[in-house]
Amino acid sequence: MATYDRKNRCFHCTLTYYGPSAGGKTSTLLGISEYFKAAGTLIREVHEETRPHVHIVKATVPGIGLIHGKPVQMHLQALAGATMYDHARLATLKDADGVVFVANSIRDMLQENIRHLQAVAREITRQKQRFTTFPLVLQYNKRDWPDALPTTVLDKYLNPFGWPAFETIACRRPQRDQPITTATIDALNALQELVLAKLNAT
Ligand SMILES: Nc1nc2c(ncn2[C@@H]2O[C@H](COP(=O)(O)OP(=O)(O)OP(=O)(O)O)[C@@H](O)[C@H]2O)c(=O)[nH]1
Ligand SMILES: [Mg+2]
Repeated sequence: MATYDRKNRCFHCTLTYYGPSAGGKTSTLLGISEYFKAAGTLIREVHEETRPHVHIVKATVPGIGLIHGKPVQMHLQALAGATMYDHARLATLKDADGVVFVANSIRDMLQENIRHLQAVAREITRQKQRFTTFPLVLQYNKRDWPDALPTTVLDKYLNPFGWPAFETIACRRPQRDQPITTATIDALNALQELVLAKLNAT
């Protein structure tokens, strides 16, 4: 949940990267962290934090806009490592202002993607928020995989509300002259626009 930091006169927002195990969440955060580091604007690079029974990968980048005239720090987080416990994964949604759903494009992973997206919907609804208006963007990751499903199929099963969707190859580090590699940055920016619009409207 967005909080105001009186000392530093800025807001803090949390964006959660969520999706099936080994889908590319950590790779995405590593790439984003390197990208901002190269630009000299990274606030905190990728590190792991431990909450009870849960390791979370985190990084902090500057926001692309203001909330009520104040700058924003965007705290990106994803559960670290594969886990068989969905409740641990769901814990990363508790304080999220928005979600990047990192789908694995590999054909055999379609059901897992659907199962995890349904879990997000249930959790957001349980938090008494409307899922249809909750800030969410999709990363269709592993687009380099030989049997990656067509995006039309992924859209059909994973994008019922027309969220912004981006084709990504998260294991390739973002480079400005290769658009597919910077699509993780595009996804992050698109999510920020949704989050900032929502928070500025309240
Ligand atoms: N070919 C390919 N491999 C990828 C891509 N993204 C990630 N990988 C690889 O997939 C594996 C899992 O990626 P991670 O980033 O660790 O995935 P994760 O979602 O953080 O996984 P967990 O933390 O275990 O849930 C790693 O070996 C990555 O290098 C991609 O777009 N294409
Ligand atoms: Mg990971």
